[in-house]
Amino acid sequence: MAKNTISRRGFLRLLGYAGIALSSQQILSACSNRVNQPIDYEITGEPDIEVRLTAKPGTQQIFPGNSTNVWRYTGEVLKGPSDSLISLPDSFLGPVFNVKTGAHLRVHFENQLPEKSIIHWHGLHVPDSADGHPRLAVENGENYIYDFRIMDRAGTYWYHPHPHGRTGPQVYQGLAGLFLIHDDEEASLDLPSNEQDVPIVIQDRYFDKENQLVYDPSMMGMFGNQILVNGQPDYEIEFDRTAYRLRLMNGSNARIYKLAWNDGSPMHVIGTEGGLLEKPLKRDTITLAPAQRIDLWVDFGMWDPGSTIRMVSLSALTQDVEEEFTIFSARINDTEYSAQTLPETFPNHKVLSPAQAVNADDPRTFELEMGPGMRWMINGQVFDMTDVSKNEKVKLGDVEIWEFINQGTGMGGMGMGGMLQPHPMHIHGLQFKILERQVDPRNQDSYNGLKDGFIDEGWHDTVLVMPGEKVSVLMQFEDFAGLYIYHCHNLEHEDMGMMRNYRVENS
Ligand SMILES: [Cu+2]
Repeated sequence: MAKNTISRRGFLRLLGYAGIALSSQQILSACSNRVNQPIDYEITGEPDIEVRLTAKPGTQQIFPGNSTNVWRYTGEVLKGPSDSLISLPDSFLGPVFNVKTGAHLRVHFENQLPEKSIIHWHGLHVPDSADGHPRLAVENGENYIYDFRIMDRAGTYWYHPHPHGRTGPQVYQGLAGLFLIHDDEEASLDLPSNEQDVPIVIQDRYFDKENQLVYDPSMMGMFGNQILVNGQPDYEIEFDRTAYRLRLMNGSNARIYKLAWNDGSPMHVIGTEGGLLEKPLKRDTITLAPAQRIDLWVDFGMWDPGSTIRMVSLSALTQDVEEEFTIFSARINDTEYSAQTLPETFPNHKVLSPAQAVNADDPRTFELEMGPGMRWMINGQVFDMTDVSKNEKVKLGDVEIWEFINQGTGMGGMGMGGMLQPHPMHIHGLQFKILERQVDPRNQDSYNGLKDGFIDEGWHDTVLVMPGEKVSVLMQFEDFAGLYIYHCHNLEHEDMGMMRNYRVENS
């Protein structure tokens, strides 16, 4: 039963639009020129790809013995290439979307959960009607139709629920999936693909003796004692002695990882949340906060045939992790070495400079604090479904600098004596550049433990703001006016209200 007034109204508006439908070839070529020549984002005609995504309770055999009760997305391709959705084997995670830039996608989301839900396409630049704002959440038995064009570059994006107050428990129960976008430029680079393109979704969970998920968060968020990769414990993968692309995603509710190879081998980072970097970066550790993604290029030929290496998370003062733990094990097959070359540079779609910002001299500031009532707040305010304060209205087309301040200095906060915690800040509907980090000398310890692993280059939709830090980001509000949100992606902080609307207004 299709029932959603907002999506229906949006759909009618789109049907009424008198634009000329582009052929998919025209769309693809227009997209690659996005910088200089914005594409017409209006959706006309029938979709290239149409899928049904249902959220419902189910079970999954995660450990020997009892199966685990989970909530999961199941998918079905109604129109378009059958590999538009790919299931991860033996996993409660949702199907992996596999789409190309320029495609017109329609998703029928059916909510068969015993509560409200809505899907957010994390990292995607979509109209606000397709962004999964909590106001759009639908009840059990209802559905929501998303209709949008894929405008983003190739990269590792994802999707998850976004109903207000219940995002943490819904994601924790299993509702999340990867959303991979491909484009012609990426295809021309000869990067590892198909079997050599490996998703690694990292999550921590807490299970009871009956193998059931326990959700019992603190003010710091929900932390588990069991690492799952792609929904499985003690994850092991076999690699041939050649190059692979590993798409690492932190799908945890609250945990920050300090990733490294257990033998100290360097890691080659090729991409972030918004796609490929300008050039690969070499790092000993990678700090991966909730919702962040990192693409690695790994030459498994550098290890001996038959050996096993482990990706670990090293100890860090943050979140009181004292010992390193294993994320997954990689077994190196006894195969002939097939050398591959890591490209020296990647195409860079767009340049955004702080000089373009309309508020370069006076950035918007957002104080991240524990406020009255022991709630996490932004500028002394918690989430309200429709409220947009003066500081939260921006103009379509503008370039702006936003500054997230996690120093306990805001009016709504409890001062330096109050609690400071890391906050991975996420802005919906766009990708931003990270401009600058400034840390208060009094809070340098936890920052120092993670700073070497920050990947601040490239495009991001989530930035970790450590205790004592002030982080400024640069973005442009392109194409779509409407109501979007920004929030802490520690999902328990978000559910507590550490989320606000921002409105893009027609200028
Ligand atoms: Cu937070």
